[in-house]
Amino acid sequence: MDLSRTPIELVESVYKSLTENIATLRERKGTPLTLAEKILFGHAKDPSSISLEKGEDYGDFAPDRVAMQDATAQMALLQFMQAGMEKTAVPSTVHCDHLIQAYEGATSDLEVANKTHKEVFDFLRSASQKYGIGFWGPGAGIIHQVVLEQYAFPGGMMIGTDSHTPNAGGLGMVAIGVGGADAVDVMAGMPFNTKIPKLIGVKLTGSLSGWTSPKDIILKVAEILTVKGGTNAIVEYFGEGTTSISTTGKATITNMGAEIGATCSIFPFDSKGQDYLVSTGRSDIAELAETRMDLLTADQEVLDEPEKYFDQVIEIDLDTLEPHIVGPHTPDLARSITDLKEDVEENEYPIKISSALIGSCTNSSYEDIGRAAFIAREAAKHGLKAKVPLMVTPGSEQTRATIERDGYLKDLEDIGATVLANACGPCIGQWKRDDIKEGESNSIVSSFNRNFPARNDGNAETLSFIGSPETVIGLALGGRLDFNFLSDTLTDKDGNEISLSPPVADELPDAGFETTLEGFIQPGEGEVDVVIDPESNRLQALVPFTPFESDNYHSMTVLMKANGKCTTDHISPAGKWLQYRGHLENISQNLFIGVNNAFTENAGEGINQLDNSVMPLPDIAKSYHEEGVNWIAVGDENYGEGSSREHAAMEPRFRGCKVVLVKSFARIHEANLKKQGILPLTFENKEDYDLIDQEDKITIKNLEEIAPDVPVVISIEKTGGETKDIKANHSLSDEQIEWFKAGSALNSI
Ligand code: MIC
Ligand code: SF4
Repeated sequence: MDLSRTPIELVESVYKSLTENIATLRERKGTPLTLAEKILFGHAKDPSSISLEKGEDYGDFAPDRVAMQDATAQMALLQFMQAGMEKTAVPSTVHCDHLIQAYEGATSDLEVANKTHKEVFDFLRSASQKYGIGFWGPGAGIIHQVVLEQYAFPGGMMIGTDSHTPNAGGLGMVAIGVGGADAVDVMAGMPFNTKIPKLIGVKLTGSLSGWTSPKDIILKVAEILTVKGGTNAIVEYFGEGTTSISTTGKATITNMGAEIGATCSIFPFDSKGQDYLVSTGRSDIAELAETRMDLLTADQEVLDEPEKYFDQVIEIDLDTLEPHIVGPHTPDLARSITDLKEDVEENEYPIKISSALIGSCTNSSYEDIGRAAFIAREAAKHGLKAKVPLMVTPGSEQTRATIERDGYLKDLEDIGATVLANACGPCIGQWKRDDIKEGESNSIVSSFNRNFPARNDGNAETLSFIGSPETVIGLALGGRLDFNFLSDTLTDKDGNEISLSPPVADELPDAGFETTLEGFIQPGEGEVDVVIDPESNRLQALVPFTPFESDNYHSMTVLMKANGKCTTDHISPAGKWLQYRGHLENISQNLFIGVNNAFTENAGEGINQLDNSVMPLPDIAKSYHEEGVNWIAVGDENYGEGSSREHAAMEPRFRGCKVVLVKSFARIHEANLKKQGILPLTFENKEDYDLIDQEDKITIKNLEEIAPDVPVVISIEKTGGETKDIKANHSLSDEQIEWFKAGSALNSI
């Protein structure tokens, strides 16, 4: 099978089963259907019996594809190897994008990455060859951009081991970010089990114009819904406003649905989708999709009376929407560019920008770069240059070659930009910076999607602000956060005051894309050996986790209590740690190093209960592991926000964590904990969080009888010996209880 694209036969068979399954759903529901329901339930393993109870029950689905990126694929494939299958049951791909460090520019950075990560790339390539997986090597592009260009199709369902997988929702796909263990299930021919999501409708009225771009829509949505507002929900966009947004613009919006915790986000298929499919060489899919608009759009009744069919509806008027900028440290701290100046002064953010970065999986399309290049071209005509280092990461080799051909890269280089490899680079902390010292406070602006502390350059004092590529270029030319490109002027070399005009650019290349499969390898036919050197410090074969024993849940030690935001970047940061993503023991040395522990002063520190010393949390976890101490981690709201990296669940599991008890969880992380055999619990009474002290001993009672929907009782034993019982909830289904008892989902296969 050609694994470089989605074959039309696959799309045909999906439309056939969607037709049948949607008919069954209509009969069962008896109401008009949203688009999300059509595609999601259209992929139900058994549409006649799947629960329709949103936000409560779990359901089994049959995705059409799986995609994995290099940093998560290692663990996914190590687990898949344990499953003993010959080939993957559904078409799957691996994309090498996260491991390439940005330093001097594309060519030399790629060379360095190929040397530094040779062992890992060889492993991923050989495992892909062996198991029938399409392999996109380093430099070929960022997973989500490549998926959009090659694989996404309207009406399809896919899962990907990366939280920004919902990018493909821009082309009408239900595309969900998962941990590696979920991907392993699907690759092994089992269903994908997830909570039946609620439905949030976003009605877009008016149309985009001037400086405002799709990024501003999602930044606005993030402001309204906050980082946890989309948890266990699909966000469906509708309304006339959707029709003025290009497919890649729609993908920017669905991509960043991850920032509000949404299961995924989706747009209806329309003429922009057709143009995109044609332009990316998939006219066959465009023609077929055009005949099946019934499957690829919501029912008219839903559009007429959305409040009746969505659990929540928000409305955004694109005519009045201004460019927005969010940050620092969280993607939902938003304000318009006009209000930024005041905010910067009030909060004393470093006013000078130290670096500006555009690109990433979120904003690296032909249109994005074209609009950025427009501004650059204008500025260059006046002899202006970016006042700060400016970096560009193209999303794929196909797009890079096209923007180079059409002169856009040159436009950007003319104002001083450095073009980096087609990879994640600074977005994931793969950024070697010589200009800023560790601990130095500074402000950066990017068109990326994440801005957690230390995310981009490993420095927690870097304040990271996010806006559209056009906003970032505008600010780079001004050099300061208080430069409002909508109204302020720049002074050119002759002393003239220049205003920047709003950018204009084509959505798609007139001359078509420079089609290239550079870096892609089809899976081979013959025998392939996948070798893991037992001495390697990059890769380590997995040893199954031990099964449940109730004694382990008695008198557990409290390792830490996270105070405030605790994302997966706090639990298991990326950056330099990405090199150990295939080695559970080595990567466990980063466990919790970014966590603000309520019991100590400095981030990443805790008090070792074995000798009362203040130590780095990963070292405490290691000593508990070695001494056989069972422990529990306590957390605040939206614990595990952010990435899909299952290392954030596997590391604590490996080190002897039994329970994670929090006020609330982010979806993917909770699922990952369950998969790996850790019991995720939420306080029934959120104030009980305050009851937990460092020296307490925690017992979960009667776990042998754990059953769906029945809260567990936790006994907190204080140092004086007195105990207090509280209640906590779990969301394990019957099947998930089996995983828990077996020690992990993988053990129960
Ligand atoms: C991210 O954006 O945080 C990442 C890096 O792409 C992660 C995946 C990972 O940690 O490998 C994600 O979003 O899931
Ligand atoms: Fe890569 Fe950044 Fe996109 Fe994650 S968000 S896939 S790190 S570019």
